Amino acid sequence: MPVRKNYIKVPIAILLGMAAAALFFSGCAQTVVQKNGRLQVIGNQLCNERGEAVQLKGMILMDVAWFGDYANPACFAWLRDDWGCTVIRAALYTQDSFGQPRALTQKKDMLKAVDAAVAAGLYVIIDWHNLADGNPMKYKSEALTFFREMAELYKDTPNVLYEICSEPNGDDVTWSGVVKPYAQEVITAIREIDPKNVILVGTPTWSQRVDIAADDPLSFDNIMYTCHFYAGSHFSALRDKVEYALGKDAAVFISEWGTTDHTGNGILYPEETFEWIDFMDEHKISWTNWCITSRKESSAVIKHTALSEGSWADGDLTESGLLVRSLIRGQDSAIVLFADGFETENFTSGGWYNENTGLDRDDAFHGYTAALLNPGGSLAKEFSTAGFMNVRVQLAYKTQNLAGDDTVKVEWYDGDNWQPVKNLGSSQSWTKHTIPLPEQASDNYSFQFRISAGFEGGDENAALDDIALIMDRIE
Ligand code: IDC
Repeated sequence: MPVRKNYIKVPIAILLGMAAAALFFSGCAQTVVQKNGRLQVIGNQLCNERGEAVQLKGMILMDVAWFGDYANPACFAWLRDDWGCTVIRAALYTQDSFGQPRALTQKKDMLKAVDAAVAAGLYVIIDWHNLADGNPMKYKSEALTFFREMAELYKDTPNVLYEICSEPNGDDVTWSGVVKPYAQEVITAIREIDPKNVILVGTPTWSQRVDIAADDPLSFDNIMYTCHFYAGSHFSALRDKVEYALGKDAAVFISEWGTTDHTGNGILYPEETFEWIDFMDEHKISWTNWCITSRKESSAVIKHTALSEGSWADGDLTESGLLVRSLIRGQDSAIVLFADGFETENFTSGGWYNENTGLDRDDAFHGYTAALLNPGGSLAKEFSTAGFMNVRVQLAYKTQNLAGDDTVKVEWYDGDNWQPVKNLGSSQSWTKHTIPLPEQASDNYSFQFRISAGFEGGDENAALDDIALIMDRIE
């Protein structure tokens, strides 16, 4: 018997090994770059090497120098696998806050970011991020040096796209007089070395005048013009300019957009964001969102708790992070339409009506702050769910000293009264709940819900954190 056992063992081991190898290789899906190869522009559309339209979606790394910790293969693989990103835009600010040139001394940080994105199999945009230096001619000689070197390094790397000026701005920074001549020189320098990789060109007024560029286009292949928008500042008039440019066969890449207004801070504009998302999907326009940073500003997608290697929990993401991740994952999946972790340390940015409620800075579920319901306190919010259904509230909560039939109540407003949805009991440690709201919450311009203390007096309280409204789009 032992002999026979051995005979059987060997082939089984081989078979198991083969099965494991087969599983391993089938599990290794091709990366987006392996699937699509070198990109090209056909007419007004970004296409893969076979000439099929592609729409890239991804994130911007705020500043390769300042937030270079996030430029590592593990983090980018997380953005690829958990978020569904296919592209990273790596921003290299061209000027420091003292008005001094900055990019060339931080070139190594750009190389690190590009190499990390290539290792993760993503497309990557090398963004010459001018901003306060509105006129790209100011650092033209640096740009020529920089892009010649990038082209030498990456001419055979299909992952790479070059963006030669992020946001030209200033009254005298016109397309024909300034930006186009700058682009002609820098593109010529790149094309002498790298004849193919796609080049993105900024347009006047912080990259909002793709229409003007389309009227006077550059005569190179594989060029796209950039449009930047912030959902709280730029609306249909800017979409009209994009449509105008597309109508003239100019290709447009939305290489920067934000869920906030143009300051990158303040409240989120989810409804306006969705109008843009629909528009970009309809025209298969590729985009990258502002931005990967843990700075305390609303357009940031992660909190300071987020590890630089990725593996982020929902609580490591900001409101904008949750929303943008669900957008990249695909709008048919659950959409986070609103979320508040109280990191702004106020109730205003979440648009709450609050009574007898404070902020708890000692014991947050995630991040720095939680909200605290004191006896009789409540947090209420009105929001629009037009176009959405299956609305649910997600929250983390923890109570102190709740006794007997004390509760924390989740309620909705029927126009006259607050109606119960669910009573949450006492909880000594943080627990997370997902609570479906009633049918009336669906497709409703002004739905109201409230979380209120079902306890009076004494030393009871309830902390709330990471409140999010999640819903599905009505097809
Ligand atoms: C902002 C950052 C902010 C930083 C500032 C200046 O959010 O933390 O202090 O740049 O460096 C842009 C720019 C982008 C801006 C962003 C928000 O491309 O660099 O980031 N914005 O103001 N264009 C429109 C908005």
